[in-house]
Amino acid sequence: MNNPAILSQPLSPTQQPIFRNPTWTVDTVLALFELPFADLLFRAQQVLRENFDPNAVQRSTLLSIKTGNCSEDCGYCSQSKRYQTGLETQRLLSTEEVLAAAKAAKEQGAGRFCMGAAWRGPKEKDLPAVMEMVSAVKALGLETCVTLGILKDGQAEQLKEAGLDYYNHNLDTAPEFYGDVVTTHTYQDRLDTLQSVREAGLKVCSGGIVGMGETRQHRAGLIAKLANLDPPPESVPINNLVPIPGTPLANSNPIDIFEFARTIAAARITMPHSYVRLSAGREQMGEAEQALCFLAGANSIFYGDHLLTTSNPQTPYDNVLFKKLGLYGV
Ligand code: SAM
Ligand code: DTB
Ligand code: SF4
Repeated sequence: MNNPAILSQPLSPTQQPIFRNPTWTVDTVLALFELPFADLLFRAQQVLRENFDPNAVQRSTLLSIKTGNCSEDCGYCSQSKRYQTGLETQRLLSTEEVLAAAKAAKEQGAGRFCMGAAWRGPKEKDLPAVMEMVSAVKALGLETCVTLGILKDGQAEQLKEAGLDYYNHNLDTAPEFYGDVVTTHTYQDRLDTLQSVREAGLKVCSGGIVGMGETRQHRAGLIAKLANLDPPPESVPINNLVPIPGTPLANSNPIDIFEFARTIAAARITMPHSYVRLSAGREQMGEAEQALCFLAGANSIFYGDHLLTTSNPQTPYDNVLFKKLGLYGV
């Protein structure tokens, strides 16, 4: 679909009023997706360069602090108790275990440490232990992020008190496709948690997954929803589905790399001040495919051998790739 309002813009996007504080509609985001590939990537590079050092890449290391046995039915997830994925479950780690992993991440150069729990949301009794982890990791001089699921009133404030910087909670896909992927909670539940995170003064990390059988319109719908959050998330992880045997999405058709790069470029152009993270699925990509994603405006990665339950490129390989591309980690 061609949208003349966007396509007729001269090639200096952030100087144009429409790109300043635009309200993105699904159609205007779709118009970006439908640009010729080089035009789209050129615009994305321009927006990146107008707002960031284009060769600096933010690095976050992930740790699963509570693994598996989750009540929810997210169709992509290895950690739902509803699917036979062969995952070894793990109760909440101790602060000492978390601190050891955070110290190692810091030594490798990570700037942020993200702790993920396979919960629908944290129970009141779980929160003190997580708060202790956050304070301890923060004291190492790392930025802190947690992803714990849906938050109840007051929980975001408690996490903020403990020194938390970011809360990750993904919208994951367009509102109209969400029910095809998850039935145990709603899109509105996710929006409500994002709102309570903002109101508590935390920074927001929110993105999604592509390659779940969604259409381009759904991908544009996800990007429009994220870009219209007010303000948009500071961090936007774009995950490429890692197919997990035993889950309903195990046999999803892999997404074309150009369509994946287009999704990254659309995120970059619509959220000019956000870090856009090339997230899960990097291990399944070659170096050239990752380089394409950086050209499309990604300026953040998950760094370290593990995501939550699946693997990520080994640190030495990432260091070599950064060297080849002249990128440096921050
Ligand atoms: N339970 C919390 C929640 O659902 O928000 C936090 C953990 S959950 C695993 C965090 C995010 O990881 C999901 O929202 C999804 O975007 C991503 N994710 C999970 N499994 C994935 C997979 N197989 N491939 C790509 N991304 C995945
Ligand atoms: C995000 O958007 N991706 C990360 C993090 N936030 C929590 C998780 C990716 C998980 C990939 C599949 C796994 O390792 O279980
Ligand atoms: Fe549970 Fe989160 Fe996995 Fe959904 S994505 S099953 S809520 S761990």
